[in-house]
Amino acid sequence: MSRLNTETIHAESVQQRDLTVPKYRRESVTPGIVHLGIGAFHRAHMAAYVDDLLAENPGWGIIGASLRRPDTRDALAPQDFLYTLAIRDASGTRCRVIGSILDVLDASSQRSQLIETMADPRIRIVSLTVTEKGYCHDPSTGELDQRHPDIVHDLAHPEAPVSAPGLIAAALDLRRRRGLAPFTVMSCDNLPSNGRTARRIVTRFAELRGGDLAAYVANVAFPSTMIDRIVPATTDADRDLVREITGLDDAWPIMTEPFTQWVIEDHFPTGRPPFDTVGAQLVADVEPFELMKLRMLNGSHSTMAYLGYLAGHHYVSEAIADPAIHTLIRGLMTEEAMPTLPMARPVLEAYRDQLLARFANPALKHRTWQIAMDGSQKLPQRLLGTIRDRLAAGQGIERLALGVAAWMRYVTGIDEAGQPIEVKDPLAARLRQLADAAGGDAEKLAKGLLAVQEVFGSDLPLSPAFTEPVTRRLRSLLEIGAKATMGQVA
Ligand code: CS2
Repeated sequence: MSRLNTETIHAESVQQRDLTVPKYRRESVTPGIVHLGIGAFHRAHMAAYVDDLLAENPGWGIIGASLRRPDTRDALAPQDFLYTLAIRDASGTRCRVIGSILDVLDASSQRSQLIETMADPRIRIVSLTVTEKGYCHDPSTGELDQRHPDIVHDLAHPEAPVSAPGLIAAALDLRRRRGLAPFTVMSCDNLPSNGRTARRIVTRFAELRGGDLAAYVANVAFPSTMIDRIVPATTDADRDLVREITGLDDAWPIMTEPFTQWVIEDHFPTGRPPFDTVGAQLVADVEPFELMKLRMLNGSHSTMAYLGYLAGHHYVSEAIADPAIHTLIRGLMTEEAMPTLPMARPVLEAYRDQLLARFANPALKHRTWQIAMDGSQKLPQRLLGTIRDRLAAGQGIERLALGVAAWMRYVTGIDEAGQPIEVKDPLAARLRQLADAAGGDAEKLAKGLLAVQEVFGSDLPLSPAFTEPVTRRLRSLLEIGAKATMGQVA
């Protein structure tokens, strides 16, 4: 079997396969974007939009960078950085080869080359999908965490940064010293006002670095975006399926759904490609779209991840097929999230129904365990923001409180059969310590976890309207389990 690469995609045998390949001459594409965090989501989302526009706009190729591990580079380099995007639903799987990524740099071993690339005048956008924890911020305040080990390192070694803020600052400083205009920083992560959050983090980092950098950063644009596409982690079974369809070996194909959405704040003083010609929405204010997506899609996802995992569902499609979970999630969106959102009710109802159908996609093996990751970084914008708005309006939070209680139950690291749960979270050790100290007592466990200020801030732990339902639901989860507890929620 041949390996996917520039030659093999044009082989006669492959031409007869059901495979879409890039329509543009790749050798005429030049880099215009550096993307930090070249993970599966970016490769299913932004890289596909850019792939669609390169034929008419060849100056916007992507140079990707992995901040932590060389895996993506190692997988894609032998493929000339081509990969297969497998778009799946109940009707089948459609494969297309994406060619918009021209190179992938491994920041841990190619740091200087990455910074030099970001300082290349042809690069007009630096975009990010570094996940919530990649911003090195306090999730409850959105401020830079100056005690974060990567930030401490990068302030001591500004020429050899390991964090996203540090890399961006180093590249901007190089452009400043060379008298070059800055690039635009475009966050594509699931954070509220992600552009403003990125600006706050990079600005604070520049201030701490000192010199003239902060004044230069003041002229950098940080547009916000709302990004949406469901992208489960790739498995060997996925690789086998892609090989069967395309006749080519792809070391790291990406599996996704037909649905994709990208809403972008149109603020690119250094220029941008015509994203709107390939389906993205360019708007003045992204916030309503961000809130809707974070609170309805991601809030439902996290609630389903914890309750679904505890109830024995490995995949989202299995969890949403469970009548108790379907009722809970539909109710959470309808009764508790939608009333906090500015969009018209019919728009929200249609979005809710579309989400329920997307969650049910039988062709996507989206693990509840994968979504459960990094809950300490996700809960603030997915559940707690909605809770604060509901409490301020004097409204109930029963379903949202159950979602928070399910996270608390999950981070104990032991499931309902007494088996270990592999809890992946930057705060995992601290959370487990708090759980062990509570010894299975709901009040002690809730109290201990509510004291984690990075997650709950200083307000919610003092609000009985919040702590009472959370503690009550947690006690139920510990005593009668997730399935029985969900049965109690209308
Ligand atoms: C998911 C998101 O893993 C998770 O936390 O909730 O990656 C989700 O699939 C995307 O935001 C969908 O756009």
